Amino acid sequence: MEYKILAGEDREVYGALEAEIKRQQEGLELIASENYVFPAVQEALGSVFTNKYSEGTPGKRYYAGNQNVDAVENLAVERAKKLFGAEHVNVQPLSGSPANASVYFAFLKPGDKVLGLKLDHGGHLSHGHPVNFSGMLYNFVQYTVDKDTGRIDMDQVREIALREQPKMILAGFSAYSREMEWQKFKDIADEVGAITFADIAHIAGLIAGKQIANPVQIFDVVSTTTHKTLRGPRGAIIMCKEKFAKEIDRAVFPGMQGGPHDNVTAAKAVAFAEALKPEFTEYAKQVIANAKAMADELIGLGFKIISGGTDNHLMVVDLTPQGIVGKDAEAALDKAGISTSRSTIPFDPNPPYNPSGIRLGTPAMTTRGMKEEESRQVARWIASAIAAKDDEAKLVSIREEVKALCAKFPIPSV
Ligand code: DSN
Repeated sequence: MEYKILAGEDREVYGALEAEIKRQQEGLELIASENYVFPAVQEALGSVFTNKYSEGTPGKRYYAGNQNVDAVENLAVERAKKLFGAEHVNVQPLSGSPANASVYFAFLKPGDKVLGLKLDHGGHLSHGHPVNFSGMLYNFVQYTVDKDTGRIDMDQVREIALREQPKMILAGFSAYSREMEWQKFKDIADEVGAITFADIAHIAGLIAGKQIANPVQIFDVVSTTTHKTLRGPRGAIIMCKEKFAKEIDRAVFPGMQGGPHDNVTAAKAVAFAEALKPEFTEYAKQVIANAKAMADELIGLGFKIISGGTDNHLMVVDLTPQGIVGKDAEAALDKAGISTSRSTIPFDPNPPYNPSGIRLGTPAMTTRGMKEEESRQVARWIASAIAAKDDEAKLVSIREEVKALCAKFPIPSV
C-alpha cells in the first residue's frame, strides 16, 4: 500500500508506521493470535465504508444511504454461512470480547451460572475471569486441564456441570493446543439443559480450512474473531441456530453496540471469500504441519510443551526446565527478532504478568510461505536465544539470521 498523503501530512504517525512496517518485515511473528491480512482485506479496511453509519440490519437501517453497506453486509453474512455451515450469522461485533458480551447478554441474566475454561489453563479473560466484565456480571465456575495430560478433563467438566447445573457451557480457549471434544461438551450440556457456546477465535481459520472439527452444527451459538488464523480484519462474528437469531441480533444492536464498522464488514466479506478458496485449505494444513514440526524440534531440544505437543496452530511452552520465566524469554526472543507472548501454564505458581511459559504460534510465518524446515530452524533459534538471554552479541547475531530468512519470505500486505 502507498501512504503518500499520510507521509506528507503527518510525519509523526508516518514515522511510527514506517518503523512498524520494517519491524513486521524483518522479524518473525510467533504470537499465536497474530497474522497478516489478505492485501484485499487491507484495502477494504482503508475504504470509504469507514465514513458511514448503519445501525440496524440490511434493509432495516436507522440512517439513509445504506444500499451499498447492505450489499457488503449481505455478502459477509452469506459467505460466513457458507464457510462455517451456519444457520444465522451476525457480522457486526466489533471484536471478540464485545461478541462474547453480546452472547451472554442474549442468553443470561446477571448472576446466572456459566462453565468456562480457567484463564491459566488456556481460557480467555472474557470466559469468566474475575477482573473481566464476564466474571463480575455472571457466576462463572471454571474447569481446568488435567495435571498429568495437560488436556481438558471431560469427566471433570461433566462432574462440575452435574453439580452446578449451569445455564450455559462455554468451550473455547486462547492457549490450548489440543482438539476440542465438541460433541462431549454438547452431550454434557444436554444432560443439564445448558446452552452450548463455543468461542473459536483462535482456530476459526483452521476450521474454515477444514483441518479442525467444526462446532457450528453442534453448538447453539459460536463466536469468533476474524483476524487470527482467519486472516481477516480485527473484528468478530456470532453464528447461531436460526431459533436464536432474534436474541443474538438484538443483543448486538441495540443491546451492546451502536453503529457497526462498515469498512470492517466489507473486509470481513473479502476475508470469507478468500477463506472459501482451495488455497486456504492448503494454508490451514501448513499452519498445523508447521506447529507440529516446531513442537517436535523444541521437544528434541529439551523443551516441555504443555500436553506434549499440538493439534492446532499453537503451543504453550513451560520454561521451568530452562530456569527462565516467560517475561525474560519474551524479552530475549524480541531482541533476536522473534516476537512471542509470555503465557501462564496450567497450575502456574507464578502470577499472570510474570508467568512460567511462552505461547508460540505458526499462522503468521505460514502466511509468509514458511514450511516445516523453517519451523524447525525457528525452534533452534528460540533455543539458542533463550540459552543466550544475557548475551547481547549472540542475540544480535540471531537477529541477523532471522532478518535474512524473513527477506526470503516477504509479508503479503504492507
Ligand atoms: N489477545 C488474544 C490472544 O492473544 O489470544 C485473545 O483475545
